[in-house]
Amino acid sequence: MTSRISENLDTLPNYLRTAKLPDGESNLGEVISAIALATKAIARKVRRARINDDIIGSVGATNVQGEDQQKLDVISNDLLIHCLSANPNVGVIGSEEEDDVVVVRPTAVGGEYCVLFDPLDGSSNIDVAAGVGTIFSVLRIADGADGDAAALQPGKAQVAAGYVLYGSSVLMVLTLGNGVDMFVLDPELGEFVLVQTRLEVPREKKVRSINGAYRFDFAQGYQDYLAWTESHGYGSRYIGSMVADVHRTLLKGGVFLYPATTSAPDGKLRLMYEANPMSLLVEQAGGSAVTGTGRILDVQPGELHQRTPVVLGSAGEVEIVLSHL
Ligand code: P6P
Repeated sequence: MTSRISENLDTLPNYLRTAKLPDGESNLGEVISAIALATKAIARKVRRARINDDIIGSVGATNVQGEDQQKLDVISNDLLIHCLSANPNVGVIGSEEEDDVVVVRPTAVGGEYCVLFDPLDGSSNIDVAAGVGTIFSVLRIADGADGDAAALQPGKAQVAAGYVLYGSSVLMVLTLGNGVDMFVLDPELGEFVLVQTRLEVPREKKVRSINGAYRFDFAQGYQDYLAWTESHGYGSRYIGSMVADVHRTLLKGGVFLYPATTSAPDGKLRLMYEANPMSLLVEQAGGSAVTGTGRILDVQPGELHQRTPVVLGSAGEVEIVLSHL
């Protein structure tokens, strides 16, 4: 029967109920729903940032990274911990805003998943209404594994990953390990609805996304690469918010780089809840994600907040970067 309705009712809950989940991951959809609920609550806060003045600016404290904590960082972190802790399938939580992993419940009583997240990446951009986002990574916990063992798995072990971008619209980009799909939050429905399936990163695109201010702090190979791009017709796009920069790279192609610098010898971005989830999404969309010396998803983590250099995006563009290193 030809449908006479024009509304998009392909909601995330319907998608998760019918998604072809990896074997044994029947409860994974429940975990994604808990994340979605938290991000809808975060979106409401972000949208009202200037209206509710009590949520703009910093809390006057620094997080484990030594970074100035924004009020919305803490609010977003608390919303995610609340929604995930309430979900019986979540056993361990790791957050950029928490010094250590939080053990919510043992696997023996159902806590089969570990969820790692950056609750509000790029939050310093809130004051100027630039795109900010929540980045999340989901891992299965081996029976009886303790908190750190549950969290410190290489990125290739992720069973799901995604982000929510609070930009001109609120959208979720998600992979359950079988391609990348995109949803937009319909504020009237209060649901994420499916708008694009099987996203693919264009293999080539002459756009590099990097903070040029550190140019002479990068290793020589990166300096050589940047010089090469300037005589080969490359454009430059850099928002300074990883979720926004990676989202553009995922949809339009190009290469996003945050190499090590003299002041940040391991790079600035965190492996577990920034680089790994973004790398799984990019690889699932046919792109590449490397540290400069190897595949990001192969890195065996040593600690929750460790950092890594990041080069990710169009496979052809990542190859060109590597050819200069
Ligand atoms: P820089 C935001 O603070 C963030 O963690 C990422 O979202 C972003 O990609 C990066 O830092 C920007 O860092 O040094 O260019 O300001």
